[in-house]
Amino acid sequence: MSEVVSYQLKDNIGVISVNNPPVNALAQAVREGILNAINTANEDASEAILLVCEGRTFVAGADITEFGKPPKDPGFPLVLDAIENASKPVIAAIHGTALGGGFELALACHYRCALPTAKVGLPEVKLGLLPGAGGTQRVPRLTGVKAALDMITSGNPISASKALKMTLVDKIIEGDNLELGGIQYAKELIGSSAPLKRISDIKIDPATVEPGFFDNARKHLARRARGQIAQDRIVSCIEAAVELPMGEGLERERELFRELVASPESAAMRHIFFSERQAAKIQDLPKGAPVRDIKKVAIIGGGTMGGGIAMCFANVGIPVVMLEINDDALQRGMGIIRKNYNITVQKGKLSEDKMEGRIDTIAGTTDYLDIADADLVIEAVFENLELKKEVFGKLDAVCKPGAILATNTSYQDVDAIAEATQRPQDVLGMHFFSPANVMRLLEVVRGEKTADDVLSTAMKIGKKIGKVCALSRVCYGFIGNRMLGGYGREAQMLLLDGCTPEQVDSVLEGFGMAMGPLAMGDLAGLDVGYKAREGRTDLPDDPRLYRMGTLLVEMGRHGQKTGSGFYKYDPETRRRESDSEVETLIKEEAATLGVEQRKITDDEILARCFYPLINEGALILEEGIAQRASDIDVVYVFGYAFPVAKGGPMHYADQVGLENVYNKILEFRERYGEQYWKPAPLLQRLAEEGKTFADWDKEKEVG
Ligand code: 3H9
Repeated sequence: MSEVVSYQLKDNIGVISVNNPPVNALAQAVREGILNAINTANEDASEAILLVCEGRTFVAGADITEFGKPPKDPGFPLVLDAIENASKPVIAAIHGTALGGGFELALACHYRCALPTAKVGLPEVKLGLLPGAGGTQRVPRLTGVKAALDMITSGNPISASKALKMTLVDKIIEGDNLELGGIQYAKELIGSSAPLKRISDIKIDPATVEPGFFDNARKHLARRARGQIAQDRIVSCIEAAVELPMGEGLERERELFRELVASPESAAMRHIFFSERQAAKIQDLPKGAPVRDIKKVAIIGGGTMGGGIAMCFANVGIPVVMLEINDDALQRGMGIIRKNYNITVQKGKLSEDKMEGRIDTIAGTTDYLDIADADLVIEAVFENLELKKEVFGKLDAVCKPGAILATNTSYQDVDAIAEATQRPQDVLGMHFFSPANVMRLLEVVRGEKTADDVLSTAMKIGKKIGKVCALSRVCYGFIGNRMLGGYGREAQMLLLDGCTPEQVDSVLEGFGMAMGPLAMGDLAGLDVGYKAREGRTDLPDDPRLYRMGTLLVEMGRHGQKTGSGFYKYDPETRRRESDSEVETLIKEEAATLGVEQRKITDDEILARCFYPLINEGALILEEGIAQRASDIDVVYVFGYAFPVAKGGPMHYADQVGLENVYNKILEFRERYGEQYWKPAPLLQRLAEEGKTFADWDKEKEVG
């Protein structure tokens, strides 16, 4: 049929087999191959047609790399029409993940069978899209409107058994020979003269939909997915499935799909999809480089961070030993872990049994000798270089040769920590983000002497525990926290210049940040930044710098934990409220410092907060701290809740135009001085050449 699709008559069953590694995406050759095979099968002696895939999965969707490029024939709808209108039963046999266009392909078939391990889903919303090949029309016809809306707006795949219950799948094939099981099933269908079940023929009774259902869904989704338009368009499509005949519903779906493909939100989310996978690749290490075996992990420190990290490993069944300085601290740590798991159980996301199983995977100790046989040790003690060096000295003395020794430090010098051992090649940073069992980012920090296999192992184990890994070289704060400096600084400077905390935060929240920087400071504790600043000698001698944060801490307003910070907090609901006392204080301080307050536009707030971050990102790239601009985006989306629909700070800068960013920084330099506003040479160069950070990534990757 084509290089990626074969067709063979096996007894009386025509078997179409797709083989387009790695995930059988629906590229042009696949579409063409399937169409030709259906046409052949329509004419030959087959009595039913089985559609199977080779390799690790059924079709995992449209080929995302084709979006935004001129369409190539045959279009996917034509292929689906040919399948649904075939003269004999077409059966999809699913293994791995039938996702997006892959699941839509299966839905166009008359029957669907699946291995018990298979999953099906419509994850398009995670790419800022909607299922554009009938998913929004066929799923509600099969499972009802509410279940369809939940499935398509969440984008989460479901298991084969759940799909069976929802009638999205007709049969589970036991055993592991799907093709054989599928042929058997096809023969049963022929034997029982099963009809050609076309989902398009089903009509949804509008009376099954409660009045106001769609309006309520729109409102609810607008709150849940701020700044993303796909959810709204999905509701419109499902509404069309209820109100319009199939053909018109499909047209509506296609029209809205086209709108979304062309949207900047979807471009940003597709950028993040590929960037996430790219970030796991280390430029100077080949794919499949050797790795060390990790069968047992030790965590030093059972605080919030250590406990969260221990949970990550327990969740995937890797035994963990958690070390604390005494029994009390250990019990406290184990108690926090139990409490965290209990929350998941209460939400119905974990059974009691599984919780106990996971807790049993975590052993506690106060004796370093108990971690001697660990393959990976992650230190998560207090942020103090001397303390960390002392811990690494002890680890060096007790740990077996070849054990990987990682520090979870957020700021300290990984090379200095490595030098506290006789084996710096085994040392690296594994920087988790709080809460470690929830946040997806893991910054893997490469020390001067870190061995290649140590790095590859950290990347691999990171993926295994469900993290998105990004590589950083050593510098103060690594990629994420180093860039954050200017963001927090400007948020506070804006107060002296005339903004209220509410104004700054609401502009950034309107942009899509989960929480504005000042509210975030209150949540994390203003005393944390205060203490960190105390030890720093590199900060400019400027009384305006972090002025408000410092004053608030000195007044005992440490943030949410003391009931007040930049805001005051309702003791019951913990909701933030503006505080006139803070607003007066800001005005007084501005007067004392001679800062003339003025009205500041939302655009200036965005630029003042984000452009230092982008500028620092450019420096980080030039210094080789980050491998790619897209890695920086991954760090911000997965570690700092930067809105995925904006694609990360560097992608956002590309969208704004680097020339515009650069010119604005020059304007701010003029107005606020060079000590804070000094354009990075790389930003200047790219802006002058009319290039983007994405161009820079491409050049580096090719070079
Ligand atoms: C869609 O279908 C729209 C339709 O409704 C309408 C059409 C008209 N295309 O993730 P992995 C690459 S939208 C192109 O590391 P895993 C990926 O970049 C689509 N490439 O493997 C990577 O490349 P590399 C809806 C794709 O085993 C390699 O495959 N579907 C695609 O951890 C391996 O990927 C989705 O959103 C693609 N569709 O996970 C599903 N998918 O090696 C997206 C993957 O060069 N895919 N690649 O870095 C996934 O969720 C996961 O890849 C999957 C496998 C679960 C399938």
